[in-house]
Amino acid sequence: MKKILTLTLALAPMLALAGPSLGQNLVHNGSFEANSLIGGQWTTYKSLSGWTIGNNQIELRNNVAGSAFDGKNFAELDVYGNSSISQAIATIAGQWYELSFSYANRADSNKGAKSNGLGWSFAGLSGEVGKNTATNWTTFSTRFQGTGKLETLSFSALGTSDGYGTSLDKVSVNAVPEPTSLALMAGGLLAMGLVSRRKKQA
Ligand SMILES: [Ca+2]
Ligand SMILES: [Ca+2]
Repeated sequence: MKKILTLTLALAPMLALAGPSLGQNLVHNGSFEANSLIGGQWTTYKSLSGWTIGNNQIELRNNVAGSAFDGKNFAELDVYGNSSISQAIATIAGQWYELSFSYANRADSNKGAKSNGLGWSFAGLSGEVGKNTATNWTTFSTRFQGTGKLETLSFSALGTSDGYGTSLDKVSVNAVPEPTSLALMAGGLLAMGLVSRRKKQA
């Protein structure tokens, strides 16, 4: 038991430190703050730092038809019709990552749920969110392993192409500890607790 405990405690910090720095957002301009907008302003863009923009541009807003989930700006992808954004992100094979983003629907839209929705895809995963009329920000997150290749993170507007759609903010991809090292560290902490309890009892 003592040997296993010593090994676990010795390995835990090494596992935690291995790989890329954890907690660093790999998405460039993921919160759409690179452009300065004053409160109450909205603008459409054909290009945006970090992102490749689809044919129908992207709309950034600062306190117009909702407010940002993070910082001042947020994005909408149904601009002059359904559009899309994407960016390539290098991943390390086997490294665990968490993709996270927040989305909300417009309170000033009378187009109904069929107008809303965002599709996302990254590293072989994909999904759809926001196909409703909920106007509160909701955060979606999922974990996956890197492939060692450049992977394209993309978002696209779903629903009727009518200028009203689902907003997007705080997009992030972070390296996270692999689940087994988390379990190992938790095991190490538990073992430390048991040892200190035994010491107290003795
Ligand atoms: Ca933001
Ligand atoms: Ca729409």
